[in-house]
Amino acid sequence: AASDAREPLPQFPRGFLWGVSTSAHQIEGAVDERGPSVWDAFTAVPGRVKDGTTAAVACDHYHRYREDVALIRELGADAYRFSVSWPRVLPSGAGEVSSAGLDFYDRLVDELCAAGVSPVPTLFHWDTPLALAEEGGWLRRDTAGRFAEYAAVVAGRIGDRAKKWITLNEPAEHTLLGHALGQHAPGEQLMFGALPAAHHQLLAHGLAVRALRAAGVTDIGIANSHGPTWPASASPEDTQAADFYDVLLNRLFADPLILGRYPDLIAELMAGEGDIEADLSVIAEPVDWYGINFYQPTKVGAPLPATTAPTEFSGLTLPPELPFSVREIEGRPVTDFGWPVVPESLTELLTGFRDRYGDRLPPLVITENGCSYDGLDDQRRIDYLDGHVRAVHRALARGVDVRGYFVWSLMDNFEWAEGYRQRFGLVHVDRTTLTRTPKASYAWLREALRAQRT
Ligand code: GBH
Repeated sequence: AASDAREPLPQFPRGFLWGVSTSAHQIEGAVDERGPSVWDAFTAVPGRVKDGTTAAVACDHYHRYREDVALIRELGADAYRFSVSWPRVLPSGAGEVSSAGLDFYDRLVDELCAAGVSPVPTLFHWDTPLALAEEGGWLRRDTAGRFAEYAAVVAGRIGDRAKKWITLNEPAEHTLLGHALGQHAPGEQLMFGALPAAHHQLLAHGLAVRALRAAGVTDIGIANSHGPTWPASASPEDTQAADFYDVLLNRLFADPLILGRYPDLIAELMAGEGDIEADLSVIAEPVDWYGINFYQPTKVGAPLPATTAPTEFSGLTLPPELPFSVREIEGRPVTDFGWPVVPESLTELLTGFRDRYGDRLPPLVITENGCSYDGLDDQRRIDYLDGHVRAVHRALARGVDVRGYFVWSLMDNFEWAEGYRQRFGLVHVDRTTLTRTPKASYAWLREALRAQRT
């Protein structure tokens, strides 16, 4: 096979953490055994999910977690990043705790520990309890406090065995897709009116860091999506538009966490939110490490004058009134999702973080990286992962402190508004039988991890 001909991966430092990632809503199923979330409501509306599916069964991981942990063990991963479903633990988001829900995560963590795999829980991966959403959800400040209470409940149960924790997954995507554009739950189309959802998620993160520390957790991070923004040209119009995009997708979330302030543009847009300065001191509560989810760079230019209708772009529908336009990156292979494959842009991102944040930058972990390709003999996924792992190594060689790398995803799962059509797994999941079948990329990664250990 082509993979035999590949150069072995460079050696990573001892202790570098290799892992795989998933999220609760995308794999668990068993929706009737928990409280409802915004995603249950969202996917019940016809037309929201492209293939008309829901996550009611998903991978049925809730009932098959033993088999999935065995796959992680066989792979030789050090760590497993999963998310805890808030409505499984607190069916109404606050108040009464579901012991069956907590029991599930307790069993999962035990199973992982017995397999020698470190559990890395993420407390929020977009599945807000419906009851909280009906009271305003992330647009409401109270939700941040509820989240910290929930964090304490989960830490009280699995904090003795789970050492490494993640508060939120990608508040940027949840703000943009869920609250600004409406392509994800809760389906709000508020455009810049979505900014309070960003602020309240960041506040929730800071409050949860404090709650977790109070519960004895000492190794805490966040998983933010980032990617380099490439201006479409050197013209002032294009560079200005690219800067704007970069502020919204990268700096809006990294600056307050790392520097304790919002980018100027955002500070202006947020005037009216109340005592932002006081909130920023909570948001900037130091984390032990900073997680980056990386998929691709984005080329951005000035709005296209002729654009009067929404533009379709790699699964995104962008309204015409935005102050920028996303352009195609040419001359690169694309994944089944249409995202360009540009491994060296991950080195660029990591060195760019170090250059921008300097001494303030916590150690980094790649908390997600992966791609959508169909088929069991997924040589293109191997190429993608191989290229990106090398890109991380190059950043290490340039002095960036990266401590771990997690593949998205362990297995094919419910890919949000795309349904089951986009497959990111190292393991194939048959949609009828739910049978798990490791792909070529799984075998490749297993051998690559073995080689790291010899
Ligand atoms: C992650 O988000 C999620 O955390 C995870 O749940 C999900 O399954 C996984 O990725 C795969 O989608 O239009 O070409 O500019 C996705 C992060 C960052 C991916 C922005 C899409 C824009 C593509 N997203 N990116 S493009």
